Amino acid sequence: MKVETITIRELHMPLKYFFETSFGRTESRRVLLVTSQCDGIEGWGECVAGEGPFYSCEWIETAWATIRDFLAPALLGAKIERGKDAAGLMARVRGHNMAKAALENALWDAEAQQRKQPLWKLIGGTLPEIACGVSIGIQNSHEQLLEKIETELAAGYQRIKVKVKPGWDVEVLTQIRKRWPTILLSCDANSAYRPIDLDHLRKFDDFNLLMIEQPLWDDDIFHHAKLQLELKTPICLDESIRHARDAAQAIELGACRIINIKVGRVGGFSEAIAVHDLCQQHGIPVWCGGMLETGIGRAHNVALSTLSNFRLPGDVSASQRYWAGDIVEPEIEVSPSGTIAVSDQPGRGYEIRRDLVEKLTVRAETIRSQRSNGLAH
Ligand code: OSB
Ligand code: MG
Repeated sequence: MKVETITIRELHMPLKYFFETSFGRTESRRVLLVTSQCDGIEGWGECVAGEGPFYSCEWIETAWATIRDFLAPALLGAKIERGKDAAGLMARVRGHNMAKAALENALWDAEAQQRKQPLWKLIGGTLPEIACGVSIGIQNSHEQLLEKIETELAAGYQRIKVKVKPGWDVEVLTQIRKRWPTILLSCDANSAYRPIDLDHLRKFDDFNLLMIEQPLWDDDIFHHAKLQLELKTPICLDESIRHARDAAQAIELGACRIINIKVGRVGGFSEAIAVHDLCQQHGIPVWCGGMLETGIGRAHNVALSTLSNFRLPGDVSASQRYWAGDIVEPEIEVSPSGTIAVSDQPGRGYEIRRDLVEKLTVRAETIRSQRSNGLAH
């Protein structure tokens, strides 16, 4: 394949309901989509960077500028045999994993279409259906949270994860366990605690949690290793794992017993597969995280979740939990037993609703050839 043009687009999409984590509340998404054109085939990727640099240092404006000025020019005109070749071509740029992932994944999407193969098979997936959980944000009241959990359990989701932070944690977990003593339950702190909170964090051990996700700093492995020694509850790392080397370090130091893989956070499918394989070799189960994606990112998450070590329910849930109307067709749907069946269609398996994409687009830019930025071949 020869990448002829790359288009970046920003869509504004209000969430049906706000989503709140320990770092803040999101009411509406600014979605960055990437389209690659090669040999008459259009590959689509979604950049999962947020509206501000709060989950990680990336946000939509850094991703937009980095794709436009450095990453897209590194790919344009290059001969690319496979989607995974994109990673090497972009390696000169340090970091910016979410920006890189959007491009690399668009090329995997294109490659799958070109080979007339489902994307999930192309990446080496084997599971015909994936297990789904939900991530439920911080609410205005405990009643509201319990109501939401009730709805999601009735919909069939196999695991409930609640966001926690100081002041919204032990009491919340107590109430949930009182009502549902045996459901698969986990929590995600998005780095809201510090080692000095150890005595408080020990209380989490009373709730038979599947895991506690990312309790400490977003860039930390060492202190998580010390914390894991003190807790019965397995620690799961999300933010701290930027690539397979981080995963290797975390596993060897005992900083976690579970890893959440987000394809955007690690820079694309090739690194996500590397993290997956490493965890599999070390007996560490993984699951697929979410970043409030539209159907494009969601479709890629479905594909990723078919790799064999995705042994725990992921945060890959139905489009309709987030969007009044998703930009793919069919929308991502979850069965009453909390699973998503993969499609045998070539490519991502979900069509783009172009008319809706156009309608929601607030800016677009097409990058056609090398810009003078020192990245010319
Ligand atoms: O930490 O998993 C997280 C959303 C935004 C930023 C970080 C996280 C999340 C979620 C949402 O938990 C998961 C989803 O997309 O359903
Ligand atoms: Mg998380």
